[in-house]
Amino acid sequence: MAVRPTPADKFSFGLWTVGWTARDPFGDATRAALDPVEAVHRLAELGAYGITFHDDDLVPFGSDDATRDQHIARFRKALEETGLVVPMVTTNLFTHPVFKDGAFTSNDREVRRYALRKVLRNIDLAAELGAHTFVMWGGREGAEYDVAKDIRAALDRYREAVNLLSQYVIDRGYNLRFAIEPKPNEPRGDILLPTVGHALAFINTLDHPELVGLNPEVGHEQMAGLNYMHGIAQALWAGKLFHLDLNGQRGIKYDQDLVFGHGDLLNAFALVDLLENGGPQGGPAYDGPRHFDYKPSRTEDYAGVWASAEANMRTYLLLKERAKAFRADPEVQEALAASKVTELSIPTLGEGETYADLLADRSAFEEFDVDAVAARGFGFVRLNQLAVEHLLGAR
Ligand code: 3MF
Ligand code: MG
Ligand code: MG
Repeated sequence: MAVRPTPADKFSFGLWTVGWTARDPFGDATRAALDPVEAVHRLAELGAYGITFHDDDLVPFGSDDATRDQHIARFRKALEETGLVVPMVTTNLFTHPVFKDGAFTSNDREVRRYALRKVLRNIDLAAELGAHTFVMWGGREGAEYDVAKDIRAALDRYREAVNLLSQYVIDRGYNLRFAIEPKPNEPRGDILLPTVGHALAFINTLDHPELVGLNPEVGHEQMAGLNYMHGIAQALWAGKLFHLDLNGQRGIKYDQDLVFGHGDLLNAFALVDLLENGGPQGGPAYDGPRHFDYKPSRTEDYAGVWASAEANMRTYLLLKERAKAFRADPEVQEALAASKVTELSIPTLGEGETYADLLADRSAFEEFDVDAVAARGFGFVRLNQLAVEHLLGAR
């Protein structure tokens, strides 16, 4: 099947994804470093629309100002040549040993002040490059030992940091919003704001909650044993889906960063169906970048890297096509109605009905035939099998 990604599909990739040289805790790199300029050209050729980066992906940590400017200038030139955009920028607050106990929440106040400076500088760059989303993944904000971190104080410092950064963006007049990326663990034993739910609750305590949303990642929610599609649905419901990290994960284990769909394919199908068809009029529920945060496996050479980049986009587009077919199938529509999936959208009380009316409604309780209703089946398995058959291309 001809599946060709185009910029209209809004696919974006982290520079650190295709640029991962595949060093892991047990083995050395299996690939040579990738020039960011080549990454821009290759991704544009493959049909992507955007590229994202951590400050240190583009400008090696510790570079002087002149070197920094050169790296940025080369990158900008490549963007202009290809038309690729930078929808999101993020800061590396996890690689350098200075961040070993965290950045915004390090026990060491000097480290916290340095981290804020590193982020403020990078926010200026993000705004300069036209990014509208600034992701914050606090990979080192956590602990291994319960007695070694005052969690309430750490959350106070986390909030202090996000409030300060929000105020900076407001004062500078930048058109930039923050997106917190939850993750339960790795590299820390336990990371703060471990899931979508924790992050949502944190956001509600901020000075400018309207400026802060989420960047949920498939593998991160699944590492916590959670349902990613449910997390995305709740983020949408809360108006907080500012960005997302697509990849694949197989179960509760280390962060695998597989190609999108190479983990829980059925959940990926439901996710794409939600993103593409879950809007109010049946259109897209989310119009931001479809951002891939995966790692080309350590076994791959550069041919494999570009094949895997393409695989992410192809899988997404195939799922989008399958989800459209699923929605258009009259048997599916009938099964959705029979399963009362559509009935859930009808409010439980009628318009203007009060609890007094409900108490007066004998059919709701006194005359309600509990046993007869309890005996009714919902037909969910048939509905799910229809999804599986569409996913398999059997319908
Ligand atoms: C780690 C991640 C991170 C974040 C990145 C973005 C290195 O598991 O997912 O990737 O996505 O820092 O901001
Ligand atoms: Mg990740
Ligand atoms: Mg990520």
